[in-house]
Amino acid sequence: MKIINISSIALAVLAGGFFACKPDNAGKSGGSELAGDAAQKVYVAPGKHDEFYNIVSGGFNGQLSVVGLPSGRVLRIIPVFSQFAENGWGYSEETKPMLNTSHGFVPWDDSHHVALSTTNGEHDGKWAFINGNNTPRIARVSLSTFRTDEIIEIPNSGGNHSSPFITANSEYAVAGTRFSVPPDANADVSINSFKQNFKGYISFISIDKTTGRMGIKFQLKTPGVSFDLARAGKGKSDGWFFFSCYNTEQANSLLEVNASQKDKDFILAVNWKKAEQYLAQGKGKKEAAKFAHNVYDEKTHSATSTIINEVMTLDPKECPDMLYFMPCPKSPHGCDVDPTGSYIVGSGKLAAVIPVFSFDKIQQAIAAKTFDGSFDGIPVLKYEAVLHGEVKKPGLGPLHTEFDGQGNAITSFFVSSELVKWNLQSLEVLDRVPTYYSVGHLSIPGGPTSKPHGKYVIAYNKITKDRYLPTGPELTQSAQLYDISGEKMKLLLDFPTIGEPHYAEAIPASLVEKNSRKIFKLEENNHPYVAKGEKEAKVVRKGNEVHVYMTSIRSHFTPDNIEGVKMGDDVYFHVTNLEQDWDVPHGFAVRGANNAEILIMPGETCTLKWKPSRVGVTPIYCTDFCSALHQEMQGYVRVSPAGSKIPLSWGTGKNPTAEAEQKVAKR
Ligand code: RUQ
Ligand code: CUA
Repeated sequence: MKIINISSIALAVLAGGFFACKPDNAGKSGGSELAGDAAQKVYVAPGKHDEFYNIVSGGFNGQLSVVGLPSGRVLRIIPVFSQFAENGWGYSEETKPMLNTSHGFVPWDDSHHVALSTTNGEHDGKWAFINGNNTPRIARVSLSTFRTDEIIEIPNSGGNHSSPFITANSEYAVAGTRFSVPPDANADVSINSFKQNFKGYISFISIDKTTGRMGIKFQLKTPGVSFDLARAGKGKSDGWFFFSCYNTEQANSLLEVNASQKDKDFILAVNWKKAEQYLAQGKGKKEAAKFAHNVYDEKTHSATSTIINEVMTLDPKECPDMLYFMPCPKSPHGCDVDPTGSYIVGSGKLAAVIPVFSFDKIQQAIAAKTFDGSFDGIPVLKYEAVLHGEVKKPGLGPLHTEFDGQGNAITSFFVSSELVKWNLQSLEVLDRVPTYYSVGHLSIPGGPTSKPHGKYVIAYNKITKDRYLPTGPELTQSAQLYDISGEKMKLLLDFPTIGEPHYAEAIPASLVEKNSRKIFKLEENNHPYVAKGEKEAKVVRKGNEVHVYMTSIRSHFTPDNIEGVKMGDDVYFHVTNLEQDWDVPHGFAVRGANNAEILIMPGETCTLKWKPSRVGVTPIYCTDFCSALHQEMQGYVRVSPAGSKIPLSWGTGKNPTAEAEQKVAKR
């Protein structure tokens, strides 16, 4: 292995950790760290509710999962950036536009980080935000319907990793690009012109206070580095944002070597209130860009996708005193701000210490111009001048830090596979517990807010190995729950997760459950193809489109017999679920549909498009066990050859063909 210019610790890390197949502590049971009363502490009796909602990213599955804590029970999967066969997300005509992008329909993405909305720095239980990494996007999920309400694409970006971190009053969610890229408007440049042409764009996505509606307010055109993670300031540092950056070497090939050259990379401090002032002064420039903005409407039960063609940008060269770099050891990953907003914790993946920066000192250094030169025109603050201190010998491979609200921080260590608790003031290590194995993110309920709820820390692990029954080469992903109410952290529970869990947040159930939606009101249904009762059910032909205005109620469809469909037709089944009762969805499936099935909530209308592939009679049925007579909830569609004279006819509980034939005879 040829690695140039990497410190011995980094070498140890690389040799012993990143490339190792089996972590050192694999095979140990973890029994010794298990709390004696663990079973009692995680037991949620049948019929009882969990104390916390854990909103967990699914990583490469592009979804969110909702887990109850402390039980670890999976309550729901919320599809966001990926089609989901369980409820037809991204398959139904209504939801397809949600997955539209400037690249066209993208049915699968990778998502990492959850951000729950806050008011005055505290959880308000309204929305969850999550990033799409590969095709850069941010989504907003309603914590009332547990559905994705909005997705906005981020132009001038590649690998939307540093996202979607949120300001204390949810004014903005940010999107920092992991890959610096040439601007979309002038993108055909040589890769070797990286240093001249590539920029690290940071987008500020505004969030409407009442509707949650997002918009790209502005983008900062910063030097070409890789933004990794971020956190907003809060309390005294509200108005600032902090972004960890790596590849300050500005390499465009073999980054594992070329981007690990420097002893220190940076954390970028952004004064976003100042950026707003520059914007108000007209310093912004509109630049050509292309991105999709997709919105789901709860009343029409349909999504629309709009393509937008320009974006507002701010060039730091014309906006002094807005950005500052702080040196941070060795490829920083996590960048976390404590509940008071006083301390910024950087976690260098290859560093031997955890640097903790002081917001007060940052302000003093800026005022006194205590700079250590500049990087691409942006002042670099002197490391020692802004440092509160370093946590010494914390562990190997620090990734992320959360806060317990008692003045302590807990940091995850991938390489040494542990959680380490340390004091924010004294920087003293207080406790460490192993994770099984190789923890990535961690979460304390309310950990990123001004008022952590504390009580637990959850480790989201990258490697499972021997912890569960084997299931072939692919093993379940896993999380671990620890009690942090005492001085020592105590392992309580292992639980499997869906997909690869990256970041997650946990929020007290009391902030969410009271707002949970039970039904959609039928009288508010504005879907263009709604049938609000069986009397409104009908079938309408428009050229070769056949629109079925269908209703479902326990336990039949209206109509359930349809004739007069012909080969070459596109048949749209618009199914309205007439139920107005909680937890009574109906499903709908038609033989040969090469799309999916749909699942329709009470009061909602959903559409399945079907192109018949052969002449004959095709069954339709309900796919959700809705009543004792669910198995009777079925019907038929007759498909005749193109050019056939069979008239369009339909009905439930009668013979549609006979009626139609009578009508034809009467004419
Ligand atoms: S990053 S470990 Cu997106 Cu740390 Cu997940
Ligand atoms: Cu409706 Cu089963």
